[in-house]
Amino acid sequence: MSNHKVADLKLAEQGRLKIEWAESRMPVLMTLRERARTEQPLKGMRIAGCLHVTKETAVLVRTLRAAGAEVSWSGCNPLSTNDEVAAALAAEGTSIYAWHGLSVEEFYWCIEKTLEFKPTLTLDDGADLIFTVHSKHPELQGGIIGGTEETTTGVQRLRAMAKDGKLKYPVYAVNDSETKWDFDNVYGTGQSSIDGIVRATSVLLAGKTFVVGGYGHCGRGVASRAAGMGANVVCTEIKPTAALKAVLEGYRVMPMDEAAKIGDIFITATGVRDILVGRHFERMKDGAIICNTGHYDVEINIGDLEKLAKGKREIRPSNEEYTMKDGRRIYLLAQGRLVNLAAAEGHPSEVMDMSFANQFLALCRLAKDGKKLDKKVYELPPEQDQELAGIKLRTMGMAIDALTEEQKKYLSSWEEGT
Ligand code: RBV
Repeated sequence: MSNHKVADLKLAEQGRLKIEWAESRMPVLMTLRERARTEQPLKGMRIAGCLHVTKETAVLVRTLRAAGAEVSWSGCNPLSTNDEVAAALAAEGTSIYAWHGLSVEEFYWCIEKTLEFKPTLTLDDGADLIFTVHSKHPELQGGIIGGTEETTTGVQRLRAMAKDGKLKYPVYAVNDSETKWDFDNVYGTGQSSIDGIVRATSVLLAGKTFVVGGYGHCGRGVASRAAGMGANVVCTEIKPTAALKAVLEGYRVMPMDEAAKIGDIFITATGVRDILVGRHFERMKDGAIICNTGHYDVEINIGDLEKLAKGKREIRPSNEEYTMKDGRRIYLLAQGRLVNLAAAEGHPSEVMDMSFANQFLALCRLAKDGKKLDKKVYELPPEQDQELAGIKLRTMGMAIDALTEEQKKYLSSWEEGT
């Protein structure tokens, strides 16, 4: 039995079934696992991970262990741990400190526990683990070869650290790989956010005015899926090119001050704080539903909402009804935390397959050559994207064409014109 603190070990069997289901949908990672069983690319590595404890993450953890690594894990959000999966991982010998609904102090306690075995590699989703190493554990930095980062918000934080000369070891920005952010952030966030909203509310999306704050990769995915369900999509932006993309996709664009008056459902996907604040809540219609799919719970200013409300109650799981002083009701989902992970199960396995294959290969690269890297944020090589997408297509039973010699020559010459 491992070192662990989880909600209830008796849930392990249900967790195992969930993981088995995910494994059946993650052929790329499973292919890499089979290869790694013999090659043992992570032999001798101690990996501390801080990433949502989901069935997909469990497939990654099993793969890291099959590749020879010792692993110690915590969740990267107080509401995203699946207790059944956590129990299954603990029961099969993974050190894991994670349960659903932990407090902020417990959150950092869990991270601290994963550092006890003095990791050689770190894996983050949101940079909380690496930040803890940097701010509280300088003594561990020398032993750490490198780290990886899963998400946009974390990469942003790490680039800021590197710019200030504060980053103490190299990090791969897994998020920035084409096979991650053009798929996970778009189709993963798109489907799982709708899934979270529907599980928490069970409302009809058709005919609703659906306001998406931020038209980046995540906002684009959510907008397209909401439109596909028949909602009228409105986007808010601060970046002209992003706003223009939303307009040409067929959505209305306006400032949040205007959108606040007409929206039925609001979702923030910006990575920035204070997207929905007091003056927006004051304008919203009775019955408005608000939620967030960005990494941190700062996009909806819940303090403002609390101040304006005269009362609140949980009307359904992951759904709190706030009654305003004038009697209007506003429904906050998942306490303003990532609605896709807190009210549903996170992104579907098929898309996490590629994200986590990138994670796995990034860690293998660090284990092999990390000592030669500078203390910078690195991107993974684009050839890795082509390799992973190629495996994915093959496992989906699809083939593609290849350039002929004449075509290659044509592409590399500058002399041929009209
Ligand atoms: N994410 N993981 C899952 N099912 O395990 N779902 C979403 C899962 C990750 C996703 O890669 C995104 O970058 C990050 O969560 C945001 O915290």
